[in-house]
Amino acid sequence: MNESELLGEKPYPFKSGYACIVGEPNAGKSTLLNAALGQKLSIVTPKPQTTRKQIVGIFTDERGERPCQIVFIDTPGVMKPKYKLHKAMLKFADTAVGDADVVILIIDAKRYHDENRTLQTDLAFQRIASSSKPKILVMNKIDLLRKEDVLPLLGRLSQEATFNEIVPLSAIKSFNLTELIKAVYPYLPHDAPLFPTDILSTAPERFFVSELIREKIFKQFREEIPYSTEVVVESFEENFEKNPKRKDVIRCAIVVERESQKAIVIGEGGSAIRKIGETARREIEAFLQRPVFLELFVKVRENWRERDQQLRDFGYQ
Ligand SMILES: Nc1nc2c(ncn2[C@@H]2O[C@H](COP(=O)(O)OP(=O)(O)OP(=O)(O)O)[C@@H](O)[C@H]2O)c(=O)[nH]1
Ligand SMILES: [Mg+2]
Repeated sequence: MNESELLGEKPYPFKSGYACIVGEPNAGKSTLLNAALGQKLSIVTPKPQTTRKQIVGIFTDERGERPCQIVFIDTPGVMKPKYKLHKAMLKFADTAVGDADVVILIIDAKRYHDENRTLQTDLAFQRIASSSKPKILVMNKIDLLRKEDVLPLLGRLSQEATFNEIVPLSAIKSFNLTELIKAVYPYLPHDAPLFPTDILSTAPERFFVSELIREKIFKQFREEIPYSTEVVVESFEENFEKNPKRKDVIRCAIVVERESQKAIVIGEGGSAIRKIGETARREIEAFLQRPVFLELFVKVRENWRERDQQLRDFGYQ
C-alpha cells in the first residue's frame, strides 16, 4: 500500500509503467512488440541477432477495462558475446531489465517442445533469474505447436521456475495478446501516462530509417554481411513538409568491415545496393507516409565491431 492508500484515498485510476521484452535471439521479441502495438516499429528477420538496441513501443489503452500505458522495450537477444558490439547489445538488454516494472521473458515454444529444452539452459533466463522484478513468461510461436502439446509444456515450464504469470501466445498471428496485457497490468504502478497517449515511440524518424535499411540487408544477404553491417543516416533533408512537390532526401551510409564486403553490398553494376534501396525506400515511405529520395553508399570501417570509438559513434555503449 502506498501513502495515499493508507490515508484511505483511492489509488490513481490509471496505470503506467515499463515492460521489457527479453529472450534469446529469434524468440520473437520484436514481432511481439509490433503485434502489441499493431504497428511495425521493430525490424524482424528470420536471422538471429537482428535487434541491436532498445526499441521503445508505447501501448496506451485509455478507455478499456484496464486503462493503462505499457511502455514495451524490445531488446537484443541474449547470446554469448563474441565481439565488443555484442557486449554493448547485452548492456541494452541489462539496462532494460533494470529500468523495467515488469520483465517479460519470451521463448520459442516450438524449440522448447521439439528439443526438450529447459529454462535453465536459456541464456536470457539465466540473465534475469536473479532480478527481483515481477516476471512473465511468454511461450511464443504456439501456432507451430499441436494444441495438445501446449498445456503439458506450460506445466513443465511452471515447474522449472517461478513466474508471476505464464502466457502462451503467437506473436505472428496476434493470438492471445489480450492475455499478455492482462498479465502485465497488475504489476504496473498506479500513475498517469508516462508519455503522450497518441505516440507509439520516442525514437526519431532517422532511427527507423536506418533500421529498415538494416532489415533489408539482413534479408538480402547471407551469413557474414548482415552481421558486419551498420547503417548511418548521414543527412535527412525534410523538403516535403515545406513543399509537397518535393521529396525528403535521405542519405545513408552502409558501413561494412572490409573492402571485399563493400564489393558484395554494391553488387555487379550496383545491382545489389539498388535492390536494397528500392525495397527499403518503399517501406520507409509507408512508415513516414511521405515520398522520399533515398541515397545509399558504402563505407569501410575496418573491424568496427571491435572498436570502442566506432561503437560509440554508432550509438552503442
Ligand atoms: N511461427 C511463428 N514465427 C514467429 C512468431 N514470432 C516470431 N516469429 C518468427 O521468428 C523469427 C524471429 O522473429 P523476431 O521478432 O525477429 O525475433 P527476435 O527475438 O526479435 O530476434 P533478435 O532481434 O534477433 O533477438 C522471424 O522469422 C519471425 O517471423 C510466432 O508467433 N510464430
Ligand atoms: Mg528483435
